[in-house]
Amino acid sequence: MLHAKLDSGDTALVSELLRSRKAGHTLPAQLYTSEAAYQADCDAIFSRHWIAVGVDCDVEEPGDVIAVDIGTSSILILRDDEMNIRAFHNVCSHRGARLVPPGRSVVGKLVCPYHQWTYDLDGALALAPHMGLDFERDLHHLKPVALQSVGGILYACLSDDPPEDISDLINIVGERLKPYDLQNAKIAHETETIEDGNWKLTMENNRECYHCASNHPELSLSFHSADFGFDPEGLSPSERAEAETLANAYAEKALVWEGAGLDHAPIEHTVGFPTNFRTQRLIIAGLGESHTMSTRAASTIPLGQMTMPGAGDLHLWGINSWNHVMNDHAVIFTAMPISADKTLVRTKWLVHKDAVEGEDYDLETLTAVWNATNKEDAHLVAIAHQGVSSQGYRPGPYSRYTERALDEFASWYVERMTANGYGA
Ligand code: 3BY
Ligand code: FES
Ligand code: FE
Repeated sequence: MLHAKLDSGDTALVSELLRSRKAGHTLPAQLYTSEAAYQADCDAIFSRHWIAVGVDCDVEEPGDVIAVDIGTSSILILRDDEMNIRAFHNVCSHRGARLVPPGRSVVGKLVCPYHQWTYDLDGALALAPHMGLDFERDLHHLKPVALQSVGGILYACLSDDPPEDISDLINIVGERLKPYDLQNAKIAHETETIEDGNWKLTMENNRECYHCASNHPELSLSFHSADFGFDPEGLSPSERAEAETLANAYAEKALVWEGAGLDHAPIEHTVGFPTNFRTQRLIIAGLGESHTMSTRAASTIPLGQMTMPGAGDLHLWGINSWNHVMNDHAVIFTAMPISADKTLVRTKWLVHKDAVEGEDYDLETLTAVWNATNKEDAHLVAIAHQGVSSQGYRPGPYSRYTERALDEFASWYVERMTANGYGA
């Protein structure tokens, strides 16, 4: 069944737009700008795929709850008394009111603010005043949402029939994340940025570093732009020399990582896979330790069982997320669509749970690079959205050399929309 907010005209429009996408090019304008495409994305992508929603340490203790809006839906994630992490629709079983407000709460039980229906942390309805002695409370359990922790990063799927290939993400990325023990890390800092652009522009912007040298002076200190999807054939002689130097440095580092049992190879699941992701251990420039202005570690206590400052940047992209996991800290990003032209980007900086601010890390040092980069990226997404909303826009060509991942993301998007009832 398609989304209730879309009539057949809207569905036909979205389908026509998807069919008209030219390979190797950005999407037709209205796939970024129209209300119909936004509603179709909420339905086909955000309600039927595994979406990154947070981290295990968002809910450290029993009774910790976070509410996360996923497109037009809202879920709550909590830690129960047995230390399990559970997710439910943030919808009361009585008359549907939002159970918990946006952000973080700490609860003994979940009490609906409307008429005080009260739920245990396993979702069971414990109390429903004035519903009569014969009222069958068992039938009014909170509706569960599928939730998976992948090495300490939480993914939720709103569908009753979630894509099974989440097991690949767990096996591949969960394994790579194991030594970082992110489940037991702590959130040192968190920001929310509303980008004035469609969520697909946020994700496209993130999947290339074509824009990095001229827009990210801070990130460029530690981040090598010449990596994913980079084909030296398209380069000028000087760029090619630079790429070769980097390839040699990577090969050297790769041997060290292999010696330490740290996987590094790029693994990509794009077109043909419902659960889109890419992972690779990347080298860090400069002194090679972390995404800081000095390129040195920001925290003196390494994450989990990590012991190698030069372990690089375990990089992970997903449908709505990007992550940088380093020896001393991790930066976890999620992007959630709020409307056709607004996207909420949440950034969480994770450190070892015993690390103390002011002693083991300095917050400014920890957050400076990505705070600056987020601001710069928000501006780029805003100007891109202004452009696609203008009369003069026509789909433009992606670079074969530096934007291959964007072309694949657009192709994956068209494929997933089509598989879920649009575009055929
Ligand atoms: O953070 C990321 O994953 C991407 C990759 C290159 C630049 N960037 C913001
Ligand atoms: Fe929740 Fe009435 S809507 S108790
Ligand atoms: Fe950027």
